[in-house]
Amino acid sequence: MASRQELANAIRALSMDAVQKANSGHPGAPMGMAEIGEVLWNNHMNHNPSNPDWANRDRFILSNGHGSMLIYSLLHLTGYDLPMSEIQSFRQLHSKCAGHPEYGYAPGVETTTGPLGQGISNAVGFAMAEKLLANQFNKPGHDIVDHYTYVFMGDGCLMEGVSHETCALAGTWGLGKLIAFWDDNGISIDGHIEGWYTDDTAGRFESYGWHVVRGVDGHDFEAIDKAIQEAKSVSDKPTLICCKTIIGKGSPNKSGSHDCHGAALGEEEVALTRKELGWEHDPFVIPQDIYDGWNQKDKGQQSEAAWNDKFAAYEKEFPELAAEFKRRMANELPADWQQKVDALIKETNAAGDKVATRKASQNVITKLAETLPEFVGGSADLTGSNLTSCGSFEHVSGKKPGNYISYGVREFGMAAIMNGMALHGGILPYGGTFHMFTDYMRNGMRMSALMKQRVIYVLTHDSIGQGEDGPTHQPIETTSGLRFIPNMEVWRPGDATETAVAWTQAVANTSNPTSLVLTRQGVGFNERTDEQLEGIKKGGYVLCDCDDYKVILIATGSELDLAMKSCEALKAEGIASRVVSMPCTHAFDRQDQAYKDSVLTPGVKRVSIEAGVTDYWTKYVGLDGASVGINTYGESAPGGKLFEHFGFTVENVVKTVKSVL
Ligand SMILES: Cc1ncc(C[n+]2csc(CCOP(=O)(O)OP(=O)(O)O)c2C)c(N)n1
Ligand SMILES: [Mg+2]
Repeated sequence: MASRQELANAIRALSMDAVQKANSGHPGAPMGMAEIGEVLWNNHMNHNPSNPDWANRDRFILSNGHGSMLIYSLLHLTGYDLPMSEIQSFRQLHSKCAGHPEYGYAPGVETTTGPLGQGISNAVGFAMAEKLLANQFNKPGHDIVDHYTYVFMGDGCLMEGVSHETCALAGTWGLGKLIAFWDDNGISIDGHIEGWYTDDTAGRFESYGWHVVRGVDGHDFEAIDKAIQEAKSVSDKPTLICCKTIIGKGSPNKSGSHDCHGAALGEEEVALTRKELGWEHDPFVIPQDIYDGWNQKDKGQQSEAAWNDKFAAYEKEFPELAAEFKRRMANELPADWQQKVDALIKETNAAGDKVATRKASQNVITKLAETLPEFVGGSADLTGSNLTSCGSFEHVSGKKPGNYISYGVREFGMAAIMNGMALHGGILPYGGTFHMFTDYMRNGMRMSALMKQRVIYVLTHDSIGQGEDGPTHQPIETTSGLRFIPNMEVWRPGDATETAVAWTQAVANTSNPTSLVLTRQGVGFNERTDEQLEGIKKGGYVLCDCDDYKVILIATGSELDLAMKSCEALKAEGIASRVVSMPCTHAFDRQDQAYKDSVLTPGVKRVSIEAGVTDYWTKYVGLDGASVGINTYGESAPGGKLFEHFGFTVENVVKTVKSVL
């Protein structure tokens, strides 16, 4: 039987050999965390390599994603469908073993990591999801939602600001099933960290309300095991286990130095490391006794089977809840979803409310919350401004669970947490902030898009219409900036009905995040025909038409009203125009050419109107069209005055139209 040390050394060998073969990658972290990996995965992780989707598995997140060979080694060795051929093609095109762990590539990778600080923050989201679902579904004697979330992270994750945002909130929530391991190796890319990282990390986490296990020797199997047991015994606080480790342990000349952080060790050093470890096997050769020591397939099957029995008993007593749990974990919408949506849109179209689109959004949230128990709403401390809550929500407070989250002033943390919740499954997260602060959370939004997660961003106060707070609070380039993120659906609805369609499209789109860009100020209302209601879903459609139009006005959001008024004014001057509303350019772009041509008639001059930068619109108006927009920062003044000041007036639109005809 292989010894534990040999099991851990298998991680070292696979990691250094794969990085050597690719001549690219990060051997230091996997070699430094090999013992911690062995203890956690062999003694504690409750998972089933044959079914990576088992709903109640423990989640494992490698927040220091550069150490990707660590997770690939663990998945391969414990029996996931990740054959050696994939490890041999580490970092090559089409390999499941991508440079950093990518969600959807290798089975068992729960989230994409690499942008430091976000993995731990996703993990907080996973643990929050577990807590909220347990609150919704568990019954006395039936703990069907009951799993841990384990995270490995390095110094880099801890330096990143987002880890401060999310770990603080994790402490406040008392996430007892979140257990994080700090790879305390004193090294980051620039070298020994004492010149730039001197935080009292243990003290910091204690101040957040975490349980901290200090000073664990990260190469001592017994000590690591004891620390994990201690962590599990604390059920009302997350735990940080501080593991002193040596980066690249096993490499005689490069361990303990940043030299092994992110480069192959080199053939010679690899050979010396083999000697040092007493690892006599060729690259990518793992002896059977070592595979046997790692194999978790039988244990995993048994664990899942035991849970299946538990679930069957639950199902017998609570058939409706059990069905609901299955539906939600499968990301399916309720059976009456379409019927509810159709009714909601019809009602909104009939009601004709002239309200700010943020208010229209709240009206939709209020309705959808009745239909979608998976909704977990929230805001980064702007609930009353974003209008993201409604009467039926139970607000989370401290350790008390619910389904509405005050994230505090932590936009980036909110995005990363929502990604974790969406990835966990069973929850549909949405969160609000001022549109301007999109930039604070932008990489989290990009990660939602990269991982194709249904996360809904409610971005209010969307332009100079924001008004008196001035240019720091007035997004100019932000909406178009979001449009450039692949997979990110961006909706800027123009009135209550478009807002209802935008929201319902966002919910129905289970494989994309959506940004809802909404006004602070009141907007008008346009009643629509059934055909126009369908048109909204297509992202762009004809709202107002006439014979023989000479120009097409394309508008979004609050500028739809201006387009309609300008159309009237142009008519008075004998210029026939068509108004196209374009709440979602992405949806419009997906339509077939015939539809697009039926809306944006080829050969007819076009003018776009949007209170944002104009470059994006060139693609629709062409070089012979024009755009009414704003390419400077805003100013402090009432919103209405600013629209006038920056040329969002009927006169200016008419003038612009004349300039292209
Ligand atoms: C947000 C972000 N910034 C920068 C990087 C580039 N980077 C990758 S690893 C690393 C150093 C991380 O240090 P540590 O977490 O201590 O890793 P170790 O060297 O100990 O493995 C940096 C700066 C990154 N991946 N993500
Ligand atoms: Mg480090």
